[in-house]
Amino acid sequence: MSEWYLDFVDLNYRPSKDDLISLFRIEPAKGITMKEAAGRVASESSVGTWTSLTYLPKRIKDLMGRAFEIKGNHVKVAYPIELFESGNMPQILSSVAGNIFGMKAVRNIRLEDVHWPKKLIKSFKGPQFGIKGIRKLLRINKRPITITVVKPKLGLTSEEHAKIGYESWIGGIDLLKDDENLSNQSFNKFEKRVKESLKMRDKSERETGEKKSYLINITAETKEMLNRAKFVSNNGGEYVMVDIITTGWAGLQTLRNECENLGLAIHAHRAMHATFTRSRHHGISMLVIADVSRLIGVDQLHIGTVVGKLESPRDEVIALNLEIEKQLIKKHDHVLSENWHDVKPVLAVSSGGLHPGLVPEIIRMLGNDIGIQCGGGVHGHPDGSRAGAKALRQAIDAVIKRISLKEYSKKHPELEAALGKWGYMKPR
Ligand code: CAP
Ligand code: MG
Repeated sequence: MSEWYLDFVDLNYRPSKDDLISLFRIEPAKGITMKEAAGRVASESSVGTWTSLTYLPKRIKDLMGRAFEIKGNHVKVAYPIELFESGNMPQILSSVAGNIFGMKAVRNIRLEDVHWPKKLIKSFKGPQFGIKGIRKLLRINKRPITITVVKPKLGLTSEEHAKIGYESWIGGIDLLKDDENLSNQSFNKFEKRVKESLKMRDKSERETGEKKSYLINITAETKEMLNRAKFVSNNGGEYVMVDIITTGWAGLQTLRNECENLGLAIHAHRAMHATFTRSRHHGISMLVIADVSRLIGVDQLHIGTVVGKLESPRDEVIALNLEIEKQLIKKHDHVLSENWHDVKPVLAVSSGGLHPGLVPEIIRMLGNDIGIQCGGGVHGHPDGSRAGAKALRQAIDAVIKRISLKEYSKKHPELEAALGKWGYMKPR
């Protein structure tokens, strides 16, 4: 029986420039060879099924996925582009990231990366603003962008939320952010929060002379999301924030189309991703999620911190930063080469357990094209949100001036208090 699958293995095949290529890490089930597992994966994710078929004319054989490289547990499969519907991300992922995860023939399987052919890349919108557009919107030329998420994450009234927003913006925050699970609850209704917060945004702009904006969480059923995006636009907002995993790829594509009409930037939160990205043995890597996010066209994406509170390995965070911000991606380790052509870069956002004491290490690792997001690291400051925001900006200023945080804090009490509470990490 197993010879049928070997039709989907061709180690002499050289992919064409139009092929989509997937890199899998596969642990075959007991009694299954690596080659057979590779063939079964290529079969199930292209035109095959569990048994040989009576009717399989040549034109369909030409559509077969081909496992063309097997190195240890890593298998590369090439897929003819005709298998995929241009511009349809749900269908593409149903093929290359669908049934295969449940196959009994594999004990574990992880989709590590995907190489996207130019024709498929061109069939998606990509980011509307990109890094240049975000910097222009915020009038920030070089330094990292500061973001804070209002904490406590739920329970505040719209007025309390807006007040914390004002304190944060006045203290120096560029972007205020809703938390991933804040939407339109009884204690903080969406429309009231938008109006109150944008009023405070305008006030803080007048008082600081700096451009400020607000990442408003519109995560909801798709039609409702579009209504909320329109409401944000009608009230003078420049961004929407959306939880891309719980919203789903179809919802994100629909939202992206609408944001083109409304001229709104998209901040992508990735809550739930760790369900399938965290294990190195089974699931889908965050690199693939980053590719999909850039193709569909978010403008900002969370990529982890390495040093914060949530699992985010250094090699992964560095690879993510490059994958979404560079045009040419070099093949290395378990990353496939990519040419993003003229698809705009996405601003990486580092968030999760960050505070001013970790800023030098974040900038050292990820550079200046980074959104540094602190929730507790601003609103947990001993002297409150405004001081927390000041301390974050002071930490960035210290890095730009190449002065150690310890030294800089001697003349900056807000930074000194932050370091007193959370300490600091000497950049490696
Ligand atoms: C951070 C955060 C973000 C996480 C998301 C939170 O708050 O608001 O949702 O950073 O994780 O709710 O934990 P803190 P990631 O700054 O207080 O930790 O960025 O890895 O997707
Ligand atoms: Mg959050």
